[in-house]
Amino acid sequence: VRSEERLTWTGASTKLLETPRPMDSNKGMYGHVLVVGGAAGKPGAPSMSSLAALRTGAGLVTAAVARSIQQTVALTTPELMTAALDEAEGGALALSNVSPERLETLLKKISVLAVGPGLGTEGETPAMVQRLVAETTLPLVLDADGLNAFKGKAELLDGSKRTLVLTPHPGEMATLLGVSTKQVQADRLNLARKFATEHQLHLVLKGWRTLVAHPDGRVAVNTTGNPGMAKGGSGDILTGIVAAMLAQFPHEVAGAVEAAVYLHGLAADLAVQRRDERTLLATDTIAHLSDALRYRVQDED
Ligand code: NPW
Ligand code: AMP
Ligand code: MG
Repeated sequence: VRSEERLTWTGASTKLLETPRPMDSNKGMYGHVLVVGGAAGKPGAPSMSSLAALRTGAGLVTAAVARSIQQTVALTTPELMTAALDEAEGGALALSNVSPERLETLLKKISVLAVGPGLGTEGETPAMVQRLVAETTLPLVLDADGLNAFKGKAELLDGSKRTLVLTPHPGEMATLLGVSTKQVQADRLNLARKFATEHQLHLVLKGWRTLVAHPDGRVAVNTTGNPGMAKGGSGDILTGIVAAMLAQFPHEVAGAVEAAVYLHGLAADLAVQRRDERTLLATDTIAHLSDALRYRVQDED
């Protein structure tokens, strides 16, 4: 099969974004996202991921962050619940004294894990991430330092028995592959497809014209997004949007991921309409999720 024949665009999945809520909805129908991230000094990343997940429709969101920033994160959004991760010297985060059984109990009510925003890579933190990935079968979104935890260990990433979505920017993809960012950018389509099929996971290779590669070799190209998004925080909110879509559509994973990527870019496009794109903040994009969800595509192909 020639690669072009298996390309589509993320807008093809926007129908999911139009799914109405039944009148007798309750929050249990829309999943509970657990964001694991936020080392000392990076409360913004998990806060923005969490707020984006709430704004995309997740029923409940909890952020597990370093104990020292737990209150800071909690105060960003009253609707958000928080949990504390123990901090070792040097800032490494741990699930110390948590047995596999206890971990299972702790995660019983969680429907999607989103691991990485602002998490850091100090000390034992990568080992904690590897353990979370190995000892759970929950749908999982890995971003940022959640991905960096697999530097040199990409073989541990396996989506054949669970829903696994990776959202690397080109720098993180390069780290995973052990190549340079330039090499990633020179061959985005083939690298993304190869990684997704070999590891049986969904890979969102970010950047202008983000690619969404699926385990079966299909790849979608995103048509939304703008250079205003080239600013800290943009990727952190995508993590929350993807997790919330998986929480709501656990049986339509490919479509949910594509729709999330499309929605993220569309919200940013609507957010820059009446402002200079240099001023765009990730929180402005979150504030435009509502407009993006109500936007209807008209003859865009
Ligand atoms: P270069 O410079 O070209 O070699 P890092 P990070 C490359 C958290 N954050 N095209 C590029 O590399 C995150 O969640 C917290 C080409 C770039 O310099 C993480 O946990 C915030 N290259 C942690 O900080 C807000 C591209 O990658 C380098 C590219 C570190 O994450 C900020 C950057 O990667 C941040 O989100 C592209 N399209 N995109 C908070 N408020 O708490 C990226 N690159 O060094 O891994 O740093 O992404 O900022
Ligand atoms: P991160 O580097 O993790 O903060 O992620 C940046 C986010 O912003 C990704 O979703 C990128 O696709 C998006 N983004 C950054 N620059 C651009 C651009 N020039 N055009 C479209 N999207 C962009
Ligand atoms: Mg990022």
